[in-house]
Amino acid sequence: MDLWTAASPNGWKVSIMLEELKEAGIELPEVEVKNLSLMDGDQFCDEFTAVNPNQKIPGLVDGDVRIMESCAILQYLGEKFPSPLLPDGDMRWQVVSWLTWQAAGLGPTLGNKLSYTRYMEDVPAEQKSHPLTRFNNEAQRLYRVLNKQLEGQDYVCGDQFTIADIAIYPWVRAWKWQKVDITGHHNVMAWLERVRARPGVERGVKYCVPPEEAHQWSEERKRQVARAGATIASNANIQSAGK
Ligand SMILES: N[C@@H](CCC(=O)N[C@@H](CS)C(=O)NCC(=O)O)C(=O)O
Repeated sequence: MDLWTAASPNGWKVSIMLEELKEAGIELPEVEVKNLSLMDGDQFCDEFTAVNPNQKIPGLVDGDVRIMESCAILQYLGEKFPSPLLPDGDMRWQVVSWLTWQAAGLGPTLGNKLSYTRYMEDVPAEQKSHPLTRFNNEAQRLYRVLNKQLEGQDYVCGDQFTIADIAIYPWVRAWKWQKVDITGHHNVMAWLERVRARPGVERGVKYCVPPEEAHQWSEERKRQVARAGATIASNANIQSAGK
């Protein structure tokens, strides 16, 4: 299998899935990880466009099968390698529902919130006040929904960790970066720690940084952190919130 990816939330979903499958005792075929540099526009190259005409990571090639969209890839891997990560029967529809909730709601909303908050800092406030308010309110609403869903259970679809958790986690772990204060959502905060502590998850989020690219990655990360530091410092509430 070839996995086309990058160190970003939608990419981490798939690498977490591969590591969690190993944790579930599945013997996977060899996976070649093809790291793209999104900053350099690698996602627009012909070879990747043939895998994913939408030109966004991740993409997976398994023999003649080419799959785009991170949640479709999670479902594909879940079906190809049966495990509790994609349960059978009625529970499967619970999992697919929350998977789709992430793909259609949480991901796009947090992506937009992030974009207006972080990547358009030079745009005057009056020009972005409508989208900022809209995506901030919707982000808060979705976090409330998630908090309610997690009441009295360890994971999104009950007491079993599934691909629904895998899809949601890489976005929620970046709540400080999104500048959405979720510290009042105690179920979400506890779930974050629970998921973060899983060895497969811990390995999965480190996946996309092969040693030969580590230098380039760390230089870019340093620039991102420098930019974020300046902004985070102006928001004591978020800054003091525990990760
Ligand atoms: N709905 C898609 C979203 C994929 C996506 O937005 N990927 C981002 C990285 S997280 C990307 O490739 N961005 C590069 C670009 O927009 O040019 C999925 O879940 O796979």
